[in-house]
Amino acid sequence: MVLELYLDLLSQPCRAVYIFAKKNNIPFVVKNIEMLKGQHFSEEVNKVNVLRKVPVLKDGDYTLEESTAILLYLTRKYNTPSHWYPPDMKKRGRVDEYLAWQHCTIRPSASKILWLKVVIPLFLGQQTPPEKLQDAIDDLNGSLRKLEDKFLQDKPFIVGTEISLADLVAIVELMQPLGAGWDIFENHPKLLEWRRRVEGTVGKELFMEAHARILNTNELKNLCVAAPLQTQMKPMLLKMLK
Ligand SMILES: N[C@@H](CCC(=O)N[C@@H](CS)C(=O)NCC(=O)O)C(=O)O
Repeated sequence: MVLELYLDLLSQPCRAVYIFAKKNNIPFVVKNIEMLKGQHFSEEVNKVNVLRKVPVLKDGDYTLEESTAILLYLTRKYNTPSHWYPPDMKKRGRVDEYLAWQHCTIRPSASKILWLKVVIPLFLGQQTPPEKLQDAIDDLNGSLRKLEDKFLQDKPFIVGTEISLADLVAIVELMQPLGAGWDIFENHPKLLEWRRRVEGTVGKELFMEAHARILNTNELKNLCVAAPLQTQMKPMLLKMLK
């Protein structure tokens, strides 16, 4: 039975899983989930995503949630090239260190900016006050400095000379559809160079295919949210604005 991946490519962790599976020629089918239609809350999908999120992997009657766990499962099941998750204990430790760190630093700060800048206007039809946005930007900049100084340093990739899961997960997280005049990499030339290396190693075509929706500004301008989802999310979004 072919592996199924439940994905919405608007989502960063979904893009990491998609790029990894494709780059490594892993046979899979995509079960396309449209989060903005609330499909990740449907009864059918909830049979596999008990946590109500995407991505999800379904391998026969085995289901797995959480992108980090999915990526690691794929490296083991398909014995992918060792640079993705090096067997050397110290290098593997670096990948683990980054994956653990980013989930409570880069990911929440970058996602918060996305929510304030894009999701709130889309769901509530109102702009976020600039000071709220500035706090989130300051948080992200603090994390980006740590990414540069502690993790990347002057190496081509986080672990050294070869790409690993840490680089892939990091870059997709920083590719956010924040609209005109916004580029997370703008004041970080070292990170921009690194992003280009990651893109080049993954393959520009695959990288762009995975990011096609979030880079399509016309589509982004015309995104529609299903009314029940809008109602469901409203209280939480209003709370973010307080
Ligand atoms: N820690 C999870 C995060 C997954 C996640 O937050 N997915 C988001 C899309 S980026 C989602 O499904 N959001 C739907 C919701 O929260 O309603 C992972 O890495 O897989």
